Amino acid sequence: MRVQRAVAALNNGRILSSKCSGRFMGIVSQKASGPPTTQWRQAPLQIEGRRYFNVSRPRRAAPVNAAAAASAALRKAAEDAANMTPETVFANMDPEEKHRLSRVRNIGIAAHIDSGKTTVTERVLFYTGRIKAIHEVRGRDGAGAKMDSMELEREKGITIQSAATFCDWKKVENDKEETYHVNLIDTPGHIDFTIEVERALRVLDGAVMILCAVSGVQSQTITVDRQMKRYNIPRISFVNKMDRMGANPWKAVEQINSKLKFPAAAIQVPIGVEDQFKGVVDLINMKAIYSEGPKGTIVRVTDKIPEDLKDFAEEKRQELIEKLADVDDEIAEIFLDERTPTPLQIKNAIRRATVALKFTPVMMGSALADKSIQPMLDAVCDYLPQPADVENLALDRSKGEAQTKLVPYNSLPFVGLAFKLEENNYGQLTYIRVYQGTLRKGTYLFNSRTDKKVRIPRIVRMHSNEMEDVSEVGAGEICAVFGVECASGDTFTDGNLPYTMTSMFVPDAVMSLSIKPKRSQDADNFSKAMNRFQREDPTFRLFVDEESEETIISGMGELHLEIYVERLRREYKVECITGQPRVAYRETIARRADFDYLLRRQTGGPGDFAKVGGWIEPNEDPESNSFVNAVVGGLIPDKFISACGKGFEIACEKGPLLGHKVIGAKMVVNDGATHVTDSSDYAFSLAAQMAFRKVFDEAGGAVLEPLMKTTIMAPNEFQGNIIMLMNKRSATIIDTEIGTEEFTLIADVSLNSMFGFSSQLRAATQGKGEFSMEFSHYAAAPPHLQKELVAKYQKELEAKRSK
Ligand SMILES: Nc1nc2c(ncn2[C@@H]2O[C@H](COP(=O)(O)OP(=O)(O)OP(=O)(O)O)[C@@H](O)[C@H]2O)c(=O)[nH]1
Ligand SMILES: [Mg+2]
Repeated sequence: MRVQRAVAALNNGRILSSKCSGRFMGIVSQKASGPPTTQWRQAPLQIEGRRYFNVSRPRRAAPVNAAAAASAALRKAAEDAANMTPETVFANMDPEEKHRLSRVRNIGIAAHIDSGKTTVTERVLFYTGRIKAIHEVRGRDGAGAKMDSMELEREKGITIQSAATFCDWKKVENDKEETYHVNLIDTPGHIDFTIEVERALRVLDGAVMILCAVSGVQSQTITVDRQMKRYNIPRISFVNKMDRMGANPWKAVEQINSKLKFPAAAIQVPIGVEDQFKGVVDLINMKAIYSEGPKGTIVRVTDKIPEDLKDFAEEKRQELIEKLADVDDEIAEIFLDERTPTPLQIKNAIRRATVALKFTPVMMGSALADKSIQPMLDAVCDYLPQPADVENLALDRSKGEAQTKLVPYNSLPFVGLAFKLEENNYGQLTYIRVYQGTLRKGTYLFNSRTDKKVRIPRIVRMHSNEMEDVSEVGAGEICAVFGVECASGDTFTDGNLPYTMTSMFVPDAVMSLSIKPKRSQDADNFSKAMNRFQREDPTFRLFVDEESEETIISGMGELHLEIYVERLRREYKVECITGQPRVAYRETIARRADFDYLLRRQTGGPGDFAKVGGWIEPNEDPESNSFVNAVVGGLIPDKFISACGKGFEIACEKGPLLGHKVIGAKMVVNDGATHVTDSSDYAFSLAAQMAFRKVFDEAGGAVLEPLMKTTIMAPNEFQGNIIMLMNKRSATIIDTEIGTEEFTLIADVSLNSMFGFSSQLRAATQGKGEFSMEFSHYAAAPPHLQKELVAKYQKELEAKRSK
């Protein structure tokens, strides 16, 4: 069973929409295809005294049969994409590539804030030999975890930017050691940095969802779950913090089923809990696994399950089998026949169901106590998909953007997606996921958005903020390149394939702030920093209000903007003056209104003349604007028409009511007149702007405010308090769920009414409630608010005018 990814539209590198679809096709059992051939592995290099897996291999022509099979696959992918399953792709693959891919895992770690993602990743890096010592998040040694490399992250103890790394996991299979190459991205938990999770999930094949053993499914787990579903990401679940007081993995298992509505069952039971937590019983093989020795480096596996756990383990194993029978036909059959499946049958079923997004196996451990991380790494290899398990689609521009499948063969023409940009001391770094073909140093690629040819001077593999040079990277891998000008979300090809890839979902900014450097001599550094931040983060936007000459930055929330102000200070030594955070409102119209506008100015010398007629009306797409030229008979020449379009665009940048962006408006121009000497682009642009402003009111101009999908969780006894809090904010309650101890409430609430909510929630729930918000949609602001906002804006304008 496979996962399929699909389509979004790209516009100037910005994403307009995204949609994903999942489809399950036929069941296959995933098995490695024979031992590695020795030819293609280069001698392992030494890093920090340790060996690492190098996918670069000596250049040689692909075997004739492999190249032929690959070209046949490409032809088929282009001609008959619908019928080309990953199974066919995989079956026809050159054995060398087949083996290589079967040992690659691209995974993300995603979870609620503070559940231990970075701490888990630190263990993964340590056990795989990537780092020599473990440093804790906000640890006493002051060094900080490897993946939180930014000074601010170390200080605050939170992850702000996702960080990529890679490592090798040596796993024993059938008494033989197999090396798996894992590309891993540690993502931030805070909702303000959600784009980091979004773009990591866009390019990864699988994820580890971490949960806290005490808290179980938390508000942000629900958001992460939504994101994983959006990109069809198979996941394994890891219940962390088993060493904490009150740890209970069964609550987490139950909540994944009930709250996330995702079938889940534990594949382990804990041996001891809290400070007695020692290891786990593996329910598939019925063996006890203890983490022992310094930093849990010794994994002791024994057939001797503690006496007091035997019955419990049997019971939980049965539960696992029953749950699998619900989602997997083979196990269902065995279950109905009242037979017991073999460990291999269980394992294969877990893999099938996980990859098909029907199930998540749940493991447990404690990263901080160095327990039970290695079995989780085994599970990454066993149950998460390899690159060829995932169907990735591109749009063929030569066929009207018809979908075509990408085939992860090294020998095919290159197709890759730039999913993240970052600037460091050496220049701009572009993270690329290679979907098809091989990326080689020194070769040329085409940016399918700009049609520009770029040379790839340097390829590196990232290890948090360090990097390692490689000469080539194969299909299905993740790497970063230097010196490539592009935008986040651009597709690169070898120039022969007219493909463009779909991109990730970029949420709208909801909060804005006016900002300016304290000292005028910092202006250069300020704009350098702003350019960089905007390039790196598509959710961070900047705009200069020409009237007030204020620079306004906007983003996903207060913390998001605060972090950039702080980074300006630390990284660029620019102290700034900021205004109050403001909600990013929008303006729109409700009905059609006609205009007939004449601009005629005579100020000595040549004057300005433009006459435009037409109407404005609500646009079909409420999120964007459109301009329609309906002029016949050359009443207005084409060049002035495009000036009208430009004028409309300018008018929409700054709405008449509040000076916020106008969305959902359409302008149709069907009439007009010109003057032989006085008409110009300027005059027509201005006429269109004036016409728009003049009829905006008549067209039912209104203010829109952002509504946030807000998830609140608290113990049941506080339900009344919370409903009262939400009613006060005129929230629309979408869903409530009452569990045995806790309840969850999901509501759409205006962002404007959520200022100061965290302290009120704390007060109303004795600090036991928590919430997370993500942008949902724009909706009409209540009349009293609209009136208030408009009056305030008019007063500000008045004050400026009279200055
Ligand atoms: N008791 C206990 N504490 C843990 C465990 N794992 C992590 N922690 C602690 O939990 C806190 C948060 O850990 P992080 O690894 O930063 O969590 P995170 O999920 O990466 O956090 P964000 O990236 O900010 O969302 C730190 O103080 C850790 O020491 C664990 O297994 N047991
Ligand atoms: Mg973290």
